[in-house]
Amino acid sequence: MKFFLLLSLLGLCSAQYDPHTQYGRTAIVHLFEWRWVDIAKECERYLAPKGFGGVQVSPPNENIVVHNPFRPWWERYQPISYKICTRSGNENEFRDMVTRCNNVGVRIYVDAVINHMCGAGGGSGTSSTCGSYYNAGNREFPSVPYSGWDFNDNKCDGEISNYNDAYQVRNCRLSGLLDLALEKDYVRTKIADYMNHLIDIGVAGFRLDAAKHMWPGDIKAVLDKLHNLNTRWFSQGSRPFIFQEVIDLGGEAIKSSEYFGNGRVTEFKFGAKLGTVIRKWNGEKMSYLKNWGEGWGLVPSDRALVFVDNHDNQRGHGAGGASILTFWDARMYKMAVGFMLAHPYGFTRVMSSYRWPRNFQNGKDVNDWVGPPNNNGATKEVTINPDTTCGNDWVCEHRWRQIRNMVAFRNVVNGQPFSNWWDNGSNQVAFGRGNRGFIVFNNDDWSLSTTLQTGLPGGTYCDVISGDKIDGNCSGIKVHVGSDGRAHFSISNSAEDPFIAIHAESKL
Ligand code: AAO
Repeated sequence: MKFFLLLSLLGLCSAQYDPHTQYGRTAIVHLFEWRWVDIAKECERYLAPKGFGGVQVSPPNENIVVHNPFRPWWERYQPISYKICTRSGNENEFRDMVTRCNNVGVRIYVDAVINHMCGAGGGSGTSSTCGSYYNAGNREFPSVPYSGWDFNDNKCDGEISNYNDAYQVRNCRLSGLLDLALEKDYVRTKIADYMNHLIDIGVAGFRLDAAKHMWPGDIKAVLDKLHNLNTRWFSQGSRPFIFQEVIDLGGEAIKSSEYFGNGRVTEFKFGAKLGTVIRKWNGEKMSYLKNWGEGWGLVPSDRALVFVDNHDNQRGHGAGGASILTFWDARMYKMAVGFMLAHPYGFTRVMSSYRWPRNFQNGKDVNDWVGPPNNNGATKEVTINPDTTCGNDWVCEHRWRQIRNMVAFRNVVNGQPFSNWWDNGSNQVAFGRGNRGFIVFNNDDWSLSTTLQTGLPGGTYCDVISGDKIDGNCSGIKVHVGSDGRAHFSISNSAEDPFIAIHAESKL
């Protein structure tokens, strides 16, 4: 009995850190700006069969409509109401998506914009995705309703100008956005009502946008009001998965550790540092990755949500700077994502983007605002080409063979220890995950040719980076592992993808 109580207590305590993915599914994908109808189809036709655990969706609540520039992606970070009504679809479509994805074991995580409403200069009228009236000047949002005294203007009615002042960061305006007074029970209740509406529909958790700009205690008060997850798909007593967007690259007043009590945090050092290593900037080498994770000053693994790039820093917003790797640097990007998915650290999120006409002027992309592929503002369908890639300018990194197959690798090696590290003191490295998987990288300017202990049972394996195992055959490189677990690897520095990965289920 005592043991059982302890177990259930532990279960309760750890719940907000648990993504509630189906057993053995270890990664989620951010389908940035996708429509709900397309996500529903993607869950059924691709994500479930390929072993993805869930999807982070763009903010589903009504937002301001910006005409100048024309329909930027960032208008979705300016709420007008909590109606489920955006360019991605209406509430019926949202419900249908959540049901269909859950039915095939793929979870939905909502990007919750709860720190603020639209910008102070947003004017007034009904230029919103559902036509709800608002008046930014008077701080009136009648569809919630919020009015003047629900905002922090009495504490600070200006911009955040100093990130070394925690008070400013949490009470002043982020980019001029009207800052909600989360210490008020009324505001907390309105936000919790919105989130509970989504929980009841069946979502599994939330990304808390701009969490750094809210007091951890205020977030906790909101979270304490949340329902348990819907028992149609989740076991009784399951708490929503929470990951908080806290940018902590060091050197500021606010530390991401202040938020550990509420849930996980986005670990921005991960992509910034890994990008620097793969680019070989500042004298960094892949061999230094031997103690990747906490050893590099990252937050504890069980508190981290990790990613190579996100919707902000892939276009120069947010933080991370020039080292961030994206689909625009495809060869290095695949290595970085491959490393992330092979390594046991953190809970992993894969980015899935759309292409936009980048235009650098004086080092800045003046098209960093461009919204998703659209016809006159209406988001375009994600079409699928005969070769399984996406059309209509959707990049669909999650469908790239190397990335999709590394998601499967992570599932196969789930729970196995980091093992058999090898490096050449430079940028050739290899490591395994117990006796279930092994990966080798050559990021040097010369070829790799060496025999390594893989930890795997003897046999012939299919490299899932250069090909696929199909009907027992391998369309890529074959790797022969001896009965002693050793295998010879050669990787040219000019290979299309200079890395090789094999795992228990790629054995021929
Ligand atoms: C838009 C317009 C604005 C306009 C505003 C209101 O662009 O000109 O004033 O509307 O009308 C997104 C866009 C914004 C957009 C906004 C609303 O990115 O451009 O504003 O929607 O439409 C901070 C926050 C972080 C935030 C990030 C963008 O801490 O929470 O800025 N990310 C989220 C979302 C994002 C969204 C919002 C929040 C708002 O993911 O998409 O904005 O809902 C430092 C700080 C960081 C700070 C950055 C950028 O980072 O540490 O906390 O992020 O600055 O201000 C090095 C340092 C690093 C530093 C970085 C940049 O890397 O190491 O610490 O440099 O200085």
